[in-house]
Amino acid sequence: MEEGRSERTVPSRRWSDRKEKQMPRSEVDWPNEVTYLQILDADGKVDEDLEPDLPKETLIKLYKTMVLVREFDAARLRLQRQGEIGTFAPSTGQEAAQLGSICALKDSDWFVPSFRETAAQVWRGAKLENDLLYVAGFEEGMALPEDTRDLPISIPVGSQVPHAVGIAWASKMRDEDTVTMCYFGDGATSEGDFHEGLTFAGVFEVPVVFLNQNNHWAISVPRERQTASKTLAQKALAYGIPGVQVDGNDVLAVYAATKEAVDRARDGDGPTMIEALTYRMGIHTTADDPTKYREESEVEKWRERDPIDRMRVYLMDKGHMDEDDDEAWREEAKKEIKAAIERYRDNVPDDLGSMFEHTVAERDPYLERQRKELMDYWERAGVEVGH
Ligand SMILES: Cc1ncc(C[n+]2csc(CCOP(=O)(O)OP(=O)(O)O)c2C)c(N)n1
Ligand SMILES: [Mg+2]
Repeated sequence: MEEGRSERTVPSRRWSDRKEKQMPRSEVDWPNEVTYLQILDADGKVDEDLEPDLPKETLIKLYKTMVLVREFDAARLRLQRQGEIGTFAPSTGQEAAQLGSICALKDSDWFVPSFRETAAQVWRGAKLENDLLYVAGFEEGMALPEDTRDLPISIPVGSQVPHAVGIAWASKMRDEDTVTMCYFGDGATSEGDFHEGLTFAGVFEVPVVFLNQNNHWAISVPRERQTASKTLAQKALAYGIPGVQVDGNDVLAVYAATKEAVDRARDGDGPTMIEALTYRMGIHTTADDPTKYREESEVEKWRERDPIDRMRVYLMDKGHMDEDDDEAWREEAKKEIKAAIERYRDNVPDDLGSMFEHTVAERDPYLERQRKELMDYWERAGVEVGH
C-alpha cells in the first residue's frame, strides 16, 4: 500500500495542469524517483527473490524483541494508570520499523532516537528498569554507559536531526568507519530542524541514515494535514539525498532498505532517507485519547497488517518456530518484564523530588507549586519523601 496512492483527492498543484497560462518551458532533468519495497506481504508470505540473508538467530531475536516490547507497552500502561509512572510513548505497531532498521547497525555506529524508540533502545541493550525509572521522572534512568554510542531520547520534535548530522559530520572529518542513524516521525518533517539537518547532510555528504517512521499521526494531526507532499520520502530528493519508501510493518523490507542505506553511508556515498510506512496502533502517549480524532475502522485496517503477526507467519513457514515456542517466548517476555519492574521499584531514588533539582538555579513559584503538589501526592500515597 504505497503512500501517494491513497483514495484521498488532493487538489492538483502542478503547473503543467494549467495549460492556458503556461509560457514555453522545458523540463528540468532531476532525480525524482521514489521506490517502494515490500518483502513480506500483508499475510506474512515472503517474496523469496527479495528475501534478505539474515541468520535464524537474528530473526528469532528480532521476533522475541518485538514481543517483549509489545508486552512492555501494555505493562507500562498499567503502571501509568495505577500512578506508578508518568507518561510514555508506546512503540506498539512500530516494532518492525524500529527493529528491522536498528539491527542493520553495528555497536560502533551511532543511534540517535526521538522519544518513541523503545524497541530500538532495547535492541541496543537498554534496560527496561531504566526506562521505567526515566518515565517515572528520575533522570538516573536516562544515564547511559560512558562508552555507548546511543544518544538519550529527544523530546523536542525534530531536534535530534541536526545532532545526528553533526555526529556524522564529525565521524567523516575524523575518517571513522561509523554510520549515524537518526529516527524521527512524520510530524518532525515539518520542523525547521529537519530542513537544516537534511540540507547540511546533503551538501557535506555525511554518513547518516534518516529513518522516518511515518506512523500516520502526529498526536491528532493526520498525515494528510502534515504536508501536501505525496510521500515523505520525496522530501529527501530536494536535498540531493535518495529517498525510499518501505512497508514499515514488514521487518524484512525495513532491514533490507536500511542495510543498503547503511552500506552506502559507510562506503562514503552519503546519506539516505527511508520512509517506513507504519501505524501508531494505540495512544500517542498516556495523555491523549485517539478515539476523539480517528476512526476505529482505520485502526482495524492496520491491525490486519500487524508487524508481529506477519513475522510470526514468516518464521513458522520457515520452520524457525512453532506454537509452543511462541507461547514459551511470550511467557519469557512477561517474566522478564516482571523482574524489571521489581528492579525498578528497588532502584527508585530516595529523593523523590530530584527531578526539580537540576534544571534551574532558582525555582519560580509555578515550578515550586508543582514540586509541592508532587510531594503531597507521594505523602498521601504513604511513600517516604526525601528532601
Ligand atoms: C518542538 C515541539 N513541538 C511540539 C511538541 C509536542 N509534541 C510531542 S510529540 C508531537 C507529535 C510528533 O509527531 P511525529 O513526529 O509524527 O512523531 P510520533 O509522535 O508520531 O512518533 C508533538 C507535537 C514537542 N515535543 N516539541
Ligand atoms: Mg507520527
